[in-house]
Amino acid sequence: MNRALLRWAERVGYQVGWAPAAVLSVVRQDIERQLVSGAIDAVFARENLGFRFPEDAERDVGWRVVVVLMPRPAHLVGFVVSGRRVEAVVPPTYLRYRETFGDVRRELESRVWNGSKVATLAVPLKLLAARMGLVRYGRNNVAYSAVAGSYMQILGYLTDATLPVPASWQPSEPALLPQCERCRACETGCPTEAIRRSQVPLVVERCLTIVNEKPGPWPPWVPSSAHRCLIGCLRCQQVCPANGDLEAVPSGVEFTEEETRELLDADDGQARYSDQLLSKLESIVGPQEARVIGRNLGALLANGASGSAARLHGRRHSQTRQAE
Ligand code: B12
Ligand code: SF4
Ligand code: SF4
Repeated sequence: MNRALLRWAERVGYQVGWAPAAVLSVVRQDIERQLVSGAIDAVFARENLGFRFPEDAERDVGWRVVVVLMPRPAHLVGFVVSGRRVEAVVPPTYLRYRETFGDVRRELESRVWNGSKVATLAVPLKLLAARMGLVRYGRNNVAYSAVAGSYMQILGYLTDATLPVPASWQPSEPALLPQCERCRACETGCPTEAIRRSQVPLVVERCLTIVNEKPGPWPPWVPSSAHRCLIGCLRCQQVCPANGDLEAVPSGVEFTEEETRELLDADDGQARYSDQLLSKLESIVGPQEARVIGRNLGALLANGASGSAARLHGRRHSQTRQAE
């Protein structure tokens, strides 16, 4: 079964790894320790993390955890403003984020191991992949793999498929990229000072992503020049010397001038769009994020970023350089 998994991963260009389900209790305890010490804020955790650890399976020696690292490109979305087509960048992982977990689960269940059970894990996936020795952290708090740098979606599954693990298996210690020792590019490049050299965990409440994925007014600490993506932010990954160039591909989603106007007219992040517009937005992001696209597009246009900076990000590139 491990050969089938490795053959599949090679064919589709993903990286995979597996470990005893006991790795989940290591990850759970890491998180619990950081919650107790205050390193992870309890309110932030309650509102944003929602992890569910399958504690029964953690103790079952037969179950395995499988992590899949899927390289993902950025996507370009077209709008029409005053008769001119502009493109905006959607960072890797947003397009079909949730659906991708299901796609891979079904593929593993039906094509790779016909008959084994596979369940999607809702656990801290960077930490899980780090504990399985598959990734290193960057100082920007994003995980890097040897094949895709940081431009990837991390997927985690629990399975009863027979995957051999050596009796000597031990969890890895989370480690920083060696490049981070002498580099400050992400710290100085972050537009909202969410990265601090003195600590690895991000100052999450200062990350643009946490604000631009949710409705509401822009906080005063977000400079207008920070807006360069339709949602999320790429800055700390794009300035990182451990990353290759980011590939940007057309999403196939184009908004007419009328639709663009509807988006911009309801730009407070609480928008009630028409069903047709909403379903188009939901082909880019999830239903929650769809509500903020008009507000974000407005900020992008005000920053002059949709035609110039966004197109600059959107040049077609290939991912070549490796993380280490
Ligand atoms: C909540 C969340 C967010 C929140 C909060 C981030 C956070 N730090 O928690 C916000 C909205 C800000 C966010 C932003 C982004 N996210 Co996000 N997010 C998540 C989610 C749901 C949970 C993350 C998590 O585990 N948080 C808990 C924290 C505390 O864990 P941690 O970040 O791993 O931190 C650990 C280390 O700091 C370690 N540690 C502590 N001290 C030390 C010391 C050393 C030396 C070392 C090495 C480690 C270490 O301990 C911490 C945990 O115990 C995951 C999906 C999932 N289920 O895992 C996606 C996920 C992490 N996000 C992802 C992405 C792509 C992003 C964005 C790039 C999106 C974008 N383009 O805008 C940004 C990146 C921002 C950044 N610079 O980190 C990807 C990451 C892919 C990758 N290559 O790493 C994930 C895994 C989704 C996926 N399935 O692929 N995200
Ligand atoms: S930009 Fe530099 S410090 Fe930041 S993650 Fe990349 S190598 Fe590390
Ligand atoms: S995603 Fe953007 S705002 Fe968040 S840490 Fe990286 S550069 Fe800073």
